[in-house]
Amino acid sequence: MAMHLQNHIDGRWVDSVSGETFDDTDPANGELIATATKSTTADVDRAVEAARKAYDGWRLYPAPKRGEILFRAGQILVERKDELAREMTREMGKVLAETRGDVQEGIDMTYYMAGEGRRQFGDVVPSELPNKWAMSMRHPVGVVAAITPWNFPLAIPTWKIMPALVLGNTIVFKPASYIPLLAVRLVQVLEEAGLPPGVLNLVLGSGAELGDHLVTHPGIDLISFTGSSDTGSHINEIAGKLLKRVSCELGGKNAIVVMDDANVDLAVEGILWSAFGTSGQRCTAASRVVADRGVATELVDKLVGRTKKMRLGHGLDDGTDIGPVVSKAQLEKVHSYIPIAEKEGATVAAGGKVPSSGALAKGFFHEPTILTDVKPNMRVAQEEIFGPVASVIEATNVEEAIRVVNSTKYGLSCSIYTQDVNKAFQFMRDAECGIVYVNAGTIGAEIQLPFGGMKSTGNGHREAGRAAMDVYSEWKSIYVDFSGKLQRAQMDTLEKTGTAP
Ligand code: UN1
Repeated sequence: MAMHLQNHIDGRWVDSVSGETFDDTDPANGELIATATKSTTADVDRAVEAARKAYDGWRLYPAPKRGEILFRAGQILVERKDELAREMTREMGKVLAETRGDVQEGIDMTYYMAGEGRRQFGDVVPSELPNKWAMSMRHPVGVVAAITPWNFPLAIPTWKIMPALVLGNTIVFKPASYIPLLAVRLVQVLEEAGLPPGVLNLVLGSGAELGDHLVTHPGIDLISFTGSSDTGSHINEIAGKLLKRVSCELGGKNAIVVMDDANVDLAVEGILWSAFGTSGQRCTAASRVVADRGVATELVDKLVGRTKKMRLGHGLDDGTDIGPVVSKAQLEKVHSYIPIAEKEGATVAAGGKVPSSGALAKGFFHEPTILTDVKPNMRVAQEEIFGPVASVIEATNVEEAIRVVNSTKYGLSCSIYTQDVNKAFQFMRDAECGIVYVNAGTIGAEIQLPFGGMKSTGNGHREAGRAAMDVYSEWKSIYVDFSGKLQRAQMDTLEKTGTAP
């Protein structure tokens, strides 16, 4: 029997005030996994109210103790890794090895941020005046709206929730409506780890219906969003007007450059993994390959050969290389790019089809696709497709390759395959991307470094690593004058204070 999933508000599992539900289904075969409560703006109000009420208590709870709760949550995630990965594969389609990786990334982030319970360093610096103390410390932002996507159902929520919690913020968590089960699982883990009621509230439902209300709610101080650049821009607009803090992690049009001195077989492995892992539904996915002319024919031949051998199937089946995309709408969007590409002069060198018979026809499958004869300004080379489609563009040297890499509005991840250290360093310096790889694909960022991108990939913030701490806290500079008299910074001389040497 299908499960029923509820909101979590003020420590209680509750249905939406509307009493309505939506279906949570397996994108590989349409099977019903669960029904989920369909929230309304009134449920958002209740969640925000609970988070506000819990804020002072949580803010004043010692940070090392907050860290201990996260540490326990990390341990529970370790124990449940397999179970969570299997549920995730059913819920959003990516293959088991990848959903295990997703849970692992969540564990890594949880442990990393648990450690911040005893760090959260500020500065203690000398004052320019005698008998005066100067230091800075972090202060929580308040109530955070964590709005998360479906492609990393566990990892991405932990990037937002764990730093927010350890810094003393409370949260309203609104996950994408395709993955209510994994969101419930994460909240259960934190609840079992000892998180007090109201600190983390979960609202299930549609972003289109709840998003604006949540973002503009006077009780929300910070919006942390991962998703499309269009939605990110809209959130910035409506929240910026209210001077709310906004951190956005948005689209990508990531490229892998292969120079003629590269180890081509290694590059092929990196391209297949980065272009087709998670069925291309990563913001870090490689959707462009920039091939040096000297190596283009060999590279394309090898890529096409390997792509044609990749097996579509249910992500829980052993032999599957690529699972379905998440939904019908997503499948239609991905597939719509094939005629767009052909019309602009590109060639479908591998894949390009939606399987229409057998078991695959029951799910949202798209063949892994390689497009050749692509020019840098074509739509398939500029727009984020978010599916298993990679476009090969040719370039004559490393300078041209870098220009192509930088020629989109996005700037998340990029990579170069070369044995030439000079070209590698030139690329590392000139690529306009937040994440750069050398001799590795564009996916697989580790949580201890900043994650995010330049240009329209974001709005200047970074998730993960130490950088995440800056999103979920405000800096507070504190001066303590223990001289017992008026001292005027920038004006009083040491002669006047009587402390000149
Ligand atoms: C995303 O697709 O939004 O670097 C995140 C990676 C993963 C995270 C991807 N660690 O591919």
